[in-house]
Amino acid sequence: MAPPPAEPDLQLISLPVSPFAARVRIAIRAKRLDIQITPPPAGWPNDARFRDINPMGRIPVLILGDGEAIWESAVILETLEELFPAAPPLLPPGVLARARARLLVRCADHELMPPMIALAAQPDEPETRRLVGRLVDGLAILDGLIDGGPYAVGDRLSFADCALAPALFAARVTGERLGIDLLDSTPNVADYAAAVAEDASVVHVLAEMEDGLSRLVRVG
Ligand SMILES: N[C@@H](CCC(=O)N[C@@H](CS)C(=O)NCC(=O)O)C(=O)O
Repeated sequence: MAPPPAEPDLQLISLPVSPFAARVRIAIRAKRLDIQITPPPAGWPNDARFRDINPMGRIPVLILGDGEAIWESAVILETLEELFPAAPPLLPPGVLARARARLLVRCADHELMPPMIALAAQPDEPETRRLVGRLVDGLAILDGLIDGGPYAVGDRLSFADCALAPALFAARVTGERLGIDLLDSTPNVADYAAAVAEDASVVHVLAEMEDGLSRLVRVG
């Protein structure tokens, strides 16, 4: 079996505020990997050179030492787990717990992120109401799948937390912009969001998101 690539040969194309890139950065910190974080080229997402790297045009992208690119944050998480089996694992022991961690990543991807991405485009009032309803429904689903934390599955950070912590950060920011407390009727989610935000790897990456956001606001 070929040895895993040396970590300094790996790069993650990422931007501070992207919740999808943030989940991979949390994993990199938790696994204590030395992976270079670089921004996408100017002109992203329409830049042709970037489309040569990831034809789907999205960040994050993991570049391996031989130039091979892997994209889709959930796939990158799995790849890091396979490439660095000696690093602290982000999948819990036990088939069912591992399934639950992966399922919660899907919950973030299917129930939380799509309405938030659509809301970020600032649609008209009826569409905003519909999307907020969808997001609240997604949060209610999550509320039934977790307890108050600090971790979503078991007693250690897992893929689930890597995905959920940035998604819930984005939910807080979305709610603040709209003047509503989106976590008002989901006590498990509210407690979990506060508790997981204390994890050392999560604290660092959420601070990067906050910082990136304030820069965007200043530029905008
Ligand atoms: N399913 C993808 C979603 C990634 C994604 O949507 N990234 C955003 C930034 S947060 C992006 O690259 N948007 C540019 C675009 O869609 O053109 C993943 O999990 O990596």
